[in-house]
Amino acid sequence: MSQEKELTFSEAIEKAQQSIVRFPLIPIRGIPLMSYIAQNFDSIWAFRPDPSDLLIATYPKAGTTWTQEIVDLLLHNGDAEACKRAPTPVRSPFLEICSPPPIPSGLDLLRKMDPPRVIKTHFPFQLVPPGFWENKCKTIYVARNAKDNMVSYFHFDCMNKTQPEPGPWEGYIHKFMQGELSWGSWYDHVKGWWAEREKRNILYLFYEDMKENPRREVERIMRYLDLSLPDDVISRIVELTSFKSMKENPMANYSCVPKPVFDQSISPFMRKGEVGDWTNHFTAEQSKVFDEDYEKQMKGTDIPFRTQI
Ligand code: PPS
Repeated sequence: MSQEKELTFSEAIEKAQQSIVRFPLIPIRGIPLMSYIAQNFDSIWAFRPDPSDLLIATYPKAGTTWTQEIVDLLLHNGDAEACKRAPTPVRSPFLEICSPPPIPSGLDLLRKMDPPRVIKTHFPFQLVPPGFWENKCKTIYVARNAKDNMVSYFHFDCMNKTQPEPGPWEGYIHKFMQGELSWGSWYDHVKGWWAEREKRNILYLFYEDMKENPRREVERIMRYLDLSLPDDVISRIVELTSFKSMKENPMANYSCVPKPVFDQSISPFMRKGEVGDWTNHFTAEQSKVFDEDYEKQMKGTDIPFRTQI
């Protein structure tokens, strides 16, 4: 009996190329999601994690991949080779992602792994399967200031051929402010997770803090995971997760996703990795309009965002 060879992640994407389009967004409980995700929402909602699983939650482009790499290295005692066993989305599956077959969905990949697993999500708090809270899973949330987050998302939407067309920058700002992008409103996302952080023992981190003092934030994550690694291992992890190292690391820089899906000649996945790049994109007038709207949308919140460090 002939046994079919299992496709690698990259091979599966290559094979599905013809079916890759910029998927329309369909609202689920008011949150616009890529159609494939929306159609599979019931099975995602029913996912039962193991209590030992760790969730890494972010609004898209807030520092997910960086945090996934830090966590993987912490869990492997800073062993760089062990963390090159597979590309990021295979080592640390994306809970809700669903794409045309034969690309494995996040749930497909999770089913094949033994706990403890490190699971990525971009869901706002209310869409996370309740099993995570029933099982008291540890959760790291990473937030990034709205302006840099939006700039990063804009470039990503230009190169990621499964996301809706970003259109011109001016219009994109308005879509962001109105919560019309995939995974919905940045404002509701960061506020929703902030409100739950104490009750759910969520480690709420900021991209800007990670840039300012990566060692401090790596140690913070280490303590949250109840690990204690020697100083030299922590130093190695900080070095291996620098922007430069990750940009050059084929297992972390998303070169696993072929060009018809992620066209990194339009914008690399590891694009700039800076705080304050928004100043190179917003005109003074755009910044004023954005700030006025921000004041309204964030009124009454005390989340300590920084747009410069
Ligand atoms: S995704 O697609 O939502 O999972 O993207 P995500 O990983 O959340 O965000 C991508 C942005 O994070 C930057 N990045 C880093 N910055 C600093 N240091 C390290 N190590 C690092 N790794 C990824 C990446 O460059 C994207 O930001 P921009 O501003 O576009 O460069």
